[in-house]
Amino acid sequence: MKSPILFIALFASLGLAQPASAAPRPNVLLIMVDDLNGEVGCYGSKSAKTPSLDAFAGTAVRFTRAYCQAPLCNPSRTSMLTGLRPDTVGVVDNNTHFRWKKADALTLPQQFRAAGWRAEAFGKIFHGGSIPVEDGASWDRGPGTGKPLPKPSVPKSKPGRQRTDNPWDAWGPIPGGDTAAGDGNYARAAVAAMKRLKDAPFFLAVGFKKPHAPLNAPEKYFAMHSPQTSDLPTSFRYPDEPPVPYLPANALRPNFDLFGPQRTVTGTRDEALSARAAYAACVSYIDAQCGLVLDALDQLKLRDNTIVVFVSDNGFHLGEHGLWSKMTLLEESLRVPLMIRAPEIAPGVSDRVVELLDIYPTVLDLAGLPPAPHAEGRSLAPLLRQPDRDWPHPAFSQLPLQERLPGGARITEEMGGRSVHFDRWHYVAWTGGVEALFDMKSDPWQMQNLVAKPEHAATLARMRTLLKEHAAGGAPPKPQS
Ligand SMILES: [Ca+2]
Repeated sequence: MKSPILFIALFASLGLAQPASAAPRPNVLLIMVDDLNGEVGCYGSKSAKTPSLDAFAGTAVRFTRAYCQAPLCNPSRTSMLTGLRPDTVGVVDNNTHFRWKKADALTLPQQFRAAGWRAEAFGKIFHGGSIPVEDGASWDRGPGTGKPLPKPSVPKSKPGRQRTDNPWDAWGPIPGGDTAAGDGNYARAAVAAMKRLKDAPFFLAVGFKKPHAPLNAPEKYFAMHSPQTSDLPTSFRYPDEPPVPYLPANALRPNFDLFGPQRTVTGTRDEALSARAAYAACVSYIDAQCGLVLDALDQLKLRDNTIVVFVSDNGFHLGEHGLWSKMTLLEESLRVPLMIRAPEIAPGVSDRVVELLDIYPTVLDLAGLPPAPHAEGRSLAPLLRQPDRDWPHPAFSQLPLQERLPGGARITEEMGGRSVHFDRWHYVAWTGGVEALFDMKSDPWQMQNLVAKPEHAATLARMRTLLKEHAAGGAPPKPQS
């Protein structure tokens, strides 16, 4: 048997977190949701019915301005879980496995495994699309464990019941109870895992696939929501209305998932309201599954020794500016719910700008593990302890060219670009030179582009510099073809 010193030397040589000696080893519960925007009760939604998440928010620190690094599943999840920006890890689309680009990447669950935690995953944690980004190295038990690395292949659209020829452009109830869809099963598997692992430190990840399109959920959640006009956002436009005049054309890319893909198919007003209600139904479905998992923590008396991170990988448009789905550089697509509960951290709300990239160093920090030298985010632990403290850090996001999206949709170079949030400002630079500057305090719906306003010239210059220094040239890298 190798000596402990040899083990520590081995961990150090690999850049892995070393096991803490006598420190308490809290569990980690990571709850990942797919394409969830701010349509949650505790985030101010009037139409959401999310009692479990609202109750959880009262026990956690809720971040109101957390931004994903890319508004798309794989690049966002890869960045969050490797601690690297999409540019650094080289994953900017849904068709690239991060190990093809960076074989020695160290994921967050890998760090915990190396330090003696048991790491298990249920549902969608890394990207699970046409090229499943499963990672056996990350888990003791989970997707990809014991399987070879997937090889590149050409994704195919799936046939099925749908509103148009876009496979994701569909919604409606499905017969049966919670376990009629995968997420109900993932929640129950996670609860069973918690019972099995309650005596050992665990890193448990449960990933729910809703409210990602198609917007299907068990019928009882559809019965909770009906189409309505009373909750329409200020910037809402029906699918049959002309493009909004206040945003650059680059921002108004064709719709994906819903009412798309190329604006040749537009929906009716009733369909738009129906799709919004379907999204709310999927969110209520997820809320109930989160409630199951969080209640199990309490029943097993694990709450006081478990770090809980609740997060979505990207946001989602529900008709704001006439846009649907993700893959824009606008607020609804980039901003995500993020709530963190940790032992000895008081509940609160933080309005500071943070990145999903920060989750990696934060969780290591909260668990008492040494910082990972490669991680590009910063620990949010000081902000968790004092949610209103100064936090003068920008959040960067990028949307590169996407050639191979389902349903024949694509993001052209002109629709892509980069953005930075800093303080009250959001600046977007689309590839090709079109820009927008928004004051998120006075104009949360992003209906006033301030780029041409002389009184904001100094702010614009500052934001341009921030983004230019960050991006070193401004053009996002092209994905692998
Ligand atoms: Ca997603």
